[in-house]
Amino acid sequence: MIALFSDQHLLHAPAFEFFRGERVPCFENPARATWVKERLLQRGHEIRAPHTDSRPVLVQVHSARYLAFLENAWRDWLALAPGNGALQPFPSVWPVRTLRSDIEPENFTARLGLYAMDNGSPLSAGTWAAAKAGADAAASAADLLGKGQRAVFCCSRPPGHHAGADFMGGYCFLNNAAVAAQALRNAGHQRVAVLDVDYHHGNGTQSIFYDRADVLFVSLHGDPRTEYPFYLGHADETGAGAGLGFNLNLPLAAGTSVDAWFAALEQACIRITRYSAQALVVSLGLDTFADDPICTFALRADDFQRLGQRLAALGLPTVFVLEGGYAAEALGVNAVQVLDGFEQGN
Ligand code: SP5
Ligand code: ZN
Repeated sequence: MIALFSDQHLLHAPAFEFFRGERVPCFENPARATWVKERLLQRGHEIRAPHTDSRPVLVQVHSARYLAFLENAWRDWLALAPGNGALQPFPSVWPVRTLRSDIEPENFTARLGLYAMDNGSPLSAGTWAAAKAGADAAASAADLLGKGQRAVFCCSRPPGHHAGADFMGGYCFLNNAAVAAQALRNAGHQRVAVLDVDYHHGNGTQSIFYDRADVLFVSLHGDPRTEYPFYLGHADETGAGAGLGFNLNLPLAAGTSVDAWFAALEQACIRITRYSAQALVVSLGLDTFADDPICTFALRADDFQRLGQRLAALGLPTVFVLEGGYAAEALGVNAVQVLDGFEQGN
């Protein structure tokens, strides 16, 4: 399978995140993309650089003001105080209920809070470059499907599925899966399905397409009652307006068994088939792995191969986008297990 990778992905490299009030090394780090790339090469997959500028699609799925903020955030942070280059900006104030989010403040930290759903998405000097390369990969993958590829894998980071039209969060800045889905729509696929198998609910992707019938969003994930992102991902979120009936959440209790996970996957696949999707985007999080350091599901290497086989059986042109997964070398093994299973299933 063609896998898209850019060295730019390594430029997003914050030094730490917060965990229980302490500074800990980032779970979402540059080595993740390298582990996956190395495994792709070992297994004989072809690595290419992204070749499509995603900007025309980015403005369809993100707000202009958020894109402008993100692109200039590091420059603005540096301009605030000498020495900021060695420090990480974090939000400390947010426009929760009754506060206004329509007026962008001038204060940098206030703007960061406006555009961030959590304090768990640290910025670094290369964040925009890395995230933009991921969006470019998503747009490139859609282009390659148009040129006849059955499936393409975006080996990119940072991930994207928590990023909404107007905000970052959960290590995510630009919503690569949404870019892929919108690019496939632009290329003429009438109905595009996004299947999100990351451990965490893809709140950003859901919200971007919530009122649209032309993009079906289906997600299986840890129940938001106990799992991040907490404030979205419940079963009663079924879409709005024209999009009513085109959003399916399958929340699963923390600690859910492999059998129950595959039962939910089957429900998801049945919905995608009934939708008569013409193309598929898979938000491929590998944090459902039994040994993932921050998640509670129990999938093993063989299960990831089975996942790939089941996805192949949908019979659709498919863009895979790397999302979460934090188990070092095993991330590469598990990601490529899905792709190899997909190719065997063809
Ligand atoms: C893309 C993606 O997978 N983003 C996940 C963001 C999760 N951020 C919150 C992390 C909270 C970690 N809680 C760890 C509990 C370990 N017992
Ligand atoms: Zn995740």
